[in-house]
Amino acid sequence: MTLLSDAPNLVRDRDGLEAFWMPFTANRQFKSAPRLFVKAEGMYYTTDDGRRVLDGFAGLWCCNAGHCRKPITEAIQKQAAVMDYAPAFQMGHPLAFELANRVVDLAPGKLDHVFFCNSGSEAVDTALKIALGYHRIRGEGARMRLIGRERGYHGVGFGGISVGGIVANRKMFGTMLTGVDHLPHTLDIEKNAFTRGQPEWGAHLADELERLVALHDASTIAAVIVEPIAGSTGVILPPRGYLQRLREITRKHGILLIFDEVITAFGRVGDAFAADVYGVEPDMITFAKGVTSGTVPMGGVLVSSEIYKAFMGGPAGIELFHGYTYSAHPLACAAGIATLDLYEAEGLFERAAKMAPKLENALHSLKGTKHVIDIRNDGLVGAVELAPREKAVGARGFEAFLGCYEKGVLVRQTGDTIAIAPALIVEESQIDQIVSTLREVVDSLA
Ligand code: PXG
Repeated sequence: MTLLSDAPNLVRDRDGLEAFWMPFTANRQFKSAPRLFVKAEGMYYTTDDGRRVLDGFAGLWCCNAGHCRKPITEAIQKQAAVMDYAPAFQMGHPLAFELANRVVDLAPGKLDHVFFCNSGSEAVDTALKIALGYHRIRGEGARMRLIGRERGYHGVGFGGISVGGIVANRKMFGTMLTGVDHLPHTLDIEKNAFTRGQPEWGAHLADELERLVALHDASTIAAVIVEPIAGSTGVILPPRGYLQRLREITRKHGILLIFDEVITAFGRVGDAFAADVYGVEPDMITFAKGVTSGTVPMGGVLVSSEIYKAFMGGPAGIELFHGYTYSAHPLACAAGIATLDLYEAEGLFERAAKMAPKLENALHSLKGTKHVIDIRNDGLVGAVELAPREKAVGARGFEAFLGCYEKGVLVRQTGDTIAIAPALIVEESQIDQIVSTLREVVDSLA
């Protein structure tokens, strides 16, 4: 396998790297020392210089079935040759309906309709718009406020960054959506450091929603959106009882509850949705990533029958003035159906639940390692938080990420937190390799 020859020559030349403005990347740093993948298979990437890298992060939280799985790649190839594209506005194709039914079959309780889009960001903005439209159609159009949470990540659309709680993603972009407020985040290292699974402390933080209701009045609030586990900001788990409390308060005040499950859906926490794992049914769930195991971009919103019915009871004609050219794209639908088949055939959600304690034990064995101030985990998600270096927040985390990569393991860094989220096919020996590499690297850091 001569992978060097597979890599386009232009990337060997510094100028050839200029044109692509890389997303969420330190472009200058990257382009001075590029890291390029040219091939992927199972749990491994191969770099342009022929090194195998164990993927400890399922790409970017998305390749839950592992890389280049034949049943999925073949379904995509076949579909590309049969029908490349079909419009989804006033036209349809069978795979879109089939995939919607399949997703609904997996979904909790009354979530029985799916709106398709192409990414998590689009899913979030779609869900927020559906929430506003729903209240308006029911004659409660004053419900325009949207409530997010500090340290939440809901993608990069204007809706998503407005309800999101990451200052770097917000500060450059003006006033964004108005009328948005935020709940406090649930990370408290002093109270909950080194908790295995959901922390005991913190359910009361959901009561902050009552404060926001008292401040704004429920009649002005459309929806609350939270990630069951906040992934991007370093794996922040819901304290025991917290999501239940949010559900009670939102229900009491007629506020919709949206779970952003872009990361947590499709097996990551050991079941199809985190809503199942944590036993709380929201009114909408946003998903993306794992629905196609990262192979073709796709996202979607699961909505409750009540929401769908409200729109169907409106004036005749188009019920929702929203959609994307590539909503329910045939390649994405083919990939999605093949992916869900594979999850089922290989029992991968159950496998994630079975491997979760192994990841938990391996990660918590890092307690006591130099710099490690917290370890958090649930399902096949984990994070190791390092003490920040004085006057250089994030530097130690970035060095840990780079060090692991150089030693053949891909992890994800956010600030000084290292996140782990392997594909659901991960073997115990691979978990051990990820953790022992991390230990060695972190231990060597200044
Ligand atoms: N919601 C959540 C909860 C997400 O995690 C999005 C929305 C946006 O999805 P798109 O498909 O528009 O990127 C996400 C995306 C990281 C990382 O390192 C996380 C995401 C994307 C890239 C990196 O944690 N999450």
